[in-house]
Amino acid sequence: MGEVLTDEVEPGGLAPPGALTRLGDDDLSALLLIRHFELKLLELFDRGELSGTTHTCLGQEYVPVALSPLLDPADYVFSNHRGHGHYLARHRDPHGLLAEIMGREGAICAGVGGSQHLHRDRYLSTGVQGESMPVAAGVALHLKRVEPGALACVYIGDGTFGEGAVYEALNLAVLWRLPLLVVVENNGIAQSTSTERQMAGTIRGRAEAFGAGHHSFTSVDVNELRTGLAPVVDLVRRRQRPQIVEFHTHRVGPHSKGDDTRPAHVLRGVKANDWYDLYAAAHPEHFAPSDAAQRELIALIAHEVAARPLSRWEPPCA
Ligand SMILES: Cc1ncc(C[n+]2csc(CCOP(=O)(O)OP(=O)(O)O)c2C)c(N)n1
Ligand SMILES: [Mg+2]
Repeated sequence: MGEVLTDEVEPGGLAPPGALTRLGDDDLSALLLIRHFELKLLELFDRGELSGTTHTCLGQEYVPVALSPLLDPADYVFSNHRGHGHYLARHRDPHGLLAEIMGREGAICAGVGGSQHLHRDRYLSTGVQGESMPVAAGVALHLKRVEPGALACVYIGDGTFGEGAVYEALNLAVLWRLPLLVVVENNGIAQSTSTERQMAGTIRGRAEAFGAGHHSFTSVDVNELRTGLAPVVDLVRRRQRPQIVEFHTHRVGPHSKGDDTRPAHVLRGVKANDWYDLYAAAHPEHFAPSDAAQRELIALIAHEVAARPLSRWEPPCA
């Protein structure tokens, strides 16, 4: 088994509710931009103004916001079906993303990718669970050879951690010392199946079986998380040691649009851990104006994008 480099960095701590530290303005506006973007999507679906599907990251916005400033433009980010927050934290482009989802001019991928299949610069997402791990490992191999110092970051969920391709990728990533950062957003559920009903053992145990580093984060405090994540990212980037960072997080919204199967008491527990309410309670004077500004901004963007002509896609070989 390879050398496990888990203990070289401090794991993230648990922030008791109400104890969230004051955020920088940019982090708070990023969090709220994502929150209001996602709420607007659900509203647009309810009004019949969107078709297809979507999976919002409500409750999980803080994960990419904490991580993004630690990533460089040369790093690749591989996202999944629940990827709007990942994209917005990296590119801050609500116009392009909404246009993509609505199939309007200015769409990131001419409206053919929709909510789940995006490609912009070194950011890619897929709705096929587990697909991105081998691709990210392959890109990490390329980066190691051609652009040392850059890394591949891949976001996956707890349910997706059951896909076989994840383990083939992990095996080679550790064996070949690839600069691969695996971000597991463990929200305790996969569609309608709780993690405890589908996962034997733990993500930590599985990481250790391959000799990959594992770090567990339970906080929803962006400042605290970033401090904990920085040395992990550095370990991947500078020493080419694959690391798994597991966020114990909460899906505040439904799996997709109206399909939340969790009982009321579970939902109450989930809501009690929502960073949005915790931050509003801890720093009301900071929260309120930014919340209003981002809500208003997203409303304006939705209005403006909906009025655009439909996007057009030209096949490359036409
Ligand atoms: C290969 C594959 N199988 C099944 C699905 C259908 N599907 C979409 S999301 C999802 C659950 C994913 O759960 P998890 O990885 O925990 O992510 P979460 O939705 O909780 O963020 C499933 C089964 C899929 N998109 N791809
Ligand atoms: Mg999940």
